[in-house]
Amino acid sequence: MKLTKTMTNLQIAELLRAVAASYQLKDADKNKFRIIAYQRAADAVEHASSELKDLWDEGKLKEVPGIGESIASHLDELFRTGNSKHFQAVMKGLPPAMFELMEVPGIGAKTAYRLVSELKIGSVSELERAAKEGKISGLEGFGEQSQADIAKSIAETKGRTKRHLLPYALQIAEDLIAWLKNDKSVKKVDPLGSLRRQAATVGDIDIAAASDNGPAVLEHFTRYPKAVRTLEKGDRSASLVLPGDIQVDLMVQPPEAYGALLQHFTGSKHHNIALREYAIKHGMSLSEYGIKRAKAGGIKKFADEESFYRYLGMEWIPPELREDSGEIEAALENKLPKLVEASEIKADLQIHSSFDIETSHDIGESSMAEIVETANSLAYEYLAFTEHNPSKSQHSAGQIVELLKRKREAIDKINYSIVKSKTGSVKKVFNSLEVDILPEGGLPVPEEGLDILDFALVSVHSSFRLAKGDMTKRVLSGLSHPKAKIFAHPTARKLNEREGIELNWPEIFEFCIKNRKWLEINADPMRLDLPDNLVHDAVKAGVKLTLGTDAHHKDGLNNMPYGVSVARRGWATKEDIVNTRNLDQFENLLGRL
Ligand code: DGT
Ligand code: CA
Ligand code: CA
Ligand code: ZN
Repeated sequence: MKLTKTMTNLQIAELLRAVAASYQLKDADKNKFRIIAYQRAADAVEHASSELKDLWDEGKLKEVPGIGESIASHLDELFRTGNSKHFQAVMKGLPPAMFELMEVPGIGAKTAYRLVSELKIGSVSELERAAKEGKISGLEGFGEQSQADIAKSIAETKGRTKRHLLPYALQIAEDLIAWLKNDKSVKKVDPLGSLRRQAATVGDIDIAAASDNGPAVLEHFTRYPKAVRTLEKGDRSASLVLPGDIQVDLMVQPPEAYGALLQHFTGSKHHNIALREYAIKHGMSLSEYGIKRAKAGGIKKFADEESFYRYLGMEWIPPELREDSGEIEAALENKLPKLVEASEIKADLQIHSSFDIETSHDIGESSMAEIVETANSLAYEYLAFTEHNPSKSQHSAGQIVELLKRKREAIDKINYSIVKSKTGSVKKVFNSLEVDILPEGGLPVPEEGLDILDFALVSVHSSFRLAKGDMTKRVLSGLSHPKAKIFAHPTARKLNEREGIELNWPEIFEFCIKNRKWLEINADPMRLDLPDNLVHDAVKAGVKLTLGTDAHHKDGLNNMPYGVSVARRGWATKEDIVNTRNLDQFENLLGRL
């Protein structure tokens, strides 16, 4: 792995994962905490909404949650000198190819090391060939199944180009928009494309500017200090490349024609195609400059989008809905939904605190009290603490119940102090838990433990590759428990990393409606799960949804707006989202458990 001063967040995350893997191979027992620290730092870097190098420039490296003192000092050396003696020393002696193989989902450090050292595999494409030729199944401890899994993972990874997570693209766009506003000839600036539509991932960044002096704006744009190079520059548009190979397109038009520009380049492509077909049928043609009538000459300009859509005989369509999934028909009939808004969210229903119940998966970094404070700053009325269940392999049933009793006491204390102090907006915290659904559909918490909970989230964290029928049975079995109220991050996808599991969605929806279970929209930018298209299906079917950030740090609660965007893209209104209800209404719904 080549270390440089200008490594992007993705490259640094890869580097930190390589260091963690090296520790794992060299002496896993001794380095247990280091391994966790490096993996956590890698996730934090990948999630960060600013370039690490910029944060380092501003002296803010240590403020990134998940990056501790020692990793920060090594990163400091990296940004200063372009190298890190420590990282190099840890990775020394290990074949670099193994780090490339580890990018294939499901291949961990040990597997990668064995594939490289025993089969002399030097790259992912060589691994693919070895799987095809049946060479992997012969390796000790591997079989036909693991060989097939590897081949499938590679095939999935290949068709995928890395797209940027929404907050990352948003941060870059915001910086650029601020830069554009420095130019006095710029009257208005807005994001366009997938960014304005709030899609889960963004390919390139598109921006619109209104100005009477296009060439001056484009000239200013190409002088953006962070630009690596200018791809092209014309009279009305220009494109830049930013660090990390990110492309930004800027389109400029005079203010009186700005509405058509916004509409045209917001897309999506499918929305525009459908809109164009509708226009043609009604004797009009659309472009980024305005609308032409077949019979009359000249082009009608629009200063804003509202007047553009109105001219076509329909309501203005919120950008999140512009995917050609029925929005044009609805807009023509004035039947667009009133989409849920961030200000309507009254609770966060998935939060992991640092309260230690010796969980099966990662625990949070902030205390319950710190989290309540953040929830107060967000004006929430209630929230749920949903740590992972205590690990089943490490505890007896009795010990699990003991741990859950301790947590119950902690929650009771917090509720007592909330009631007594009457200061913040939070009136109650719920004693919940994120419970694994085991591969056979069982829950790893004894009845007596589940009894203590107000309600549980259930979710899939292992055996992602079950066939659709088996997976559906597994999930419905886990969700059947009376305490299981929410099916969390239902597809278990991780953007850019892992495809979702296969489920029979109509069956899941039907079960949820019949048994009053809710599906989560997980607002973690790496998940955004349920995905927007399935949210739309769920909403159409009448399933109720919950929003949760899956925060593992108090700052994670601030990710809620990304979940709201998914809900909006899925046509959800306030009614469809359970945690828009106030505390009384929510407790009522829970009471019918
Ligand atoms: P992305 O960048 O892959 O996340 O997706 P978008 O939707 O931002 O797509 P992009 O950047 O290719 O184009 C922005 C929007 O502009 C797209 O949604 C549709 C619209 N559009 C209209 N005419 C054209 C055209 O001639 N070329 C492209 N590329 N886009 C066009
Ligand atoms: Ca784009
Ligand atoms: Ca573009
Ligand atoms: Zn989870």
